[in-house]
Amino acid sequence: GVKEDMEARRRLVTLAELKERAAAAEPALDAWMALGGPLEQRDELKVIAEIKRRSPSKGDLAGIADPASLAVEYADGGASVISVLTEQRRFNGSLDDLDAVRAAVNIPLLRKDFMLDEYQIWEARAHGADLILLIVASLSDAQLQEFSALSRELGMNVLVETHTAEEVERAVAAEARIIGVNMRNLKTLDVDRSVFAGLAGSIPAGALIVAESGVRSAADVRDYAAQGANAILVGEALVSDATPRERIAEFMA
Ligand code: IGP
Repeated sequence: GVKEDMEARRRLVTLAELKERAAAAEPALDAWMALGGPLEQRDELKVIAEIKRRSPSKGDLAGIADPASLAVEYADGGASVISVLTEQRRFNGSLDDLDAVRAAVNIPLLRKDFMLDEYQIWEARAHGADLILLIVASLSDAQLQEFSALSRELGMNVLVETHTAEEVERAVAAEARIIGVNMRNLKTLDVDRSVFAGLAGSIPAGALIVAESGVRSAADVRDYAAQGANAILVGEALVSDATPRERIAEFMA
């Protein structure tokens, strides 16, 4: 799985080489501010638009021939951050996709993957990511702390993903500033939109709250905003839309 794929890359590019590439990369953009920043400064709901070729629940999504042009559409449509799925086996993504998107747009990028090792954090920065995903369910508290600290040292922000009350507690204890509530249960792949309201209330007001997965309509977006979301993360509904630019504008209206 993810670990084996990473080990294969590590045999081609050593950590020392990655560190050199990270040092040579443009400094990370500020995803925290792009998503609204401190409480006093927040205004309208922000959109994190995702580039996802395939999903384990739906299979291949509308063929993304060119992630770079899709990214330009997203940015023109008003997305604040672009998420690029880099996981290979289940999502058919790659670091090449991240590179292509990095070369095409100037807004913060999220490297969306299952981060299990500090090597992947260096890799994210070396390939121009500004924000990384850490999934509470798949990490120990020590890993959460360690990976968050390393990301901050590299100038990146962290989106800490939760799905249960216990995971929100762990995210808050780790002092996460950007907390995602994933409506999709990663084990069953079922989407339950009612998960959001139950968890949003236990996230401190200072943190930014991102509603993730299963956003299909402007009505979904309004519900999440009314329940305290500062941003939404949308993949499938945008990737499979003929006019993603208009769709983002509709979500933000
Ligand atoms: C996007 P959707 O339903 O709009 O395509 O979902 C995003 O939330 C989803 O891709 C996601 C994900 C993840 C993928 C959320 N957390 C963790 C891989 C790993």
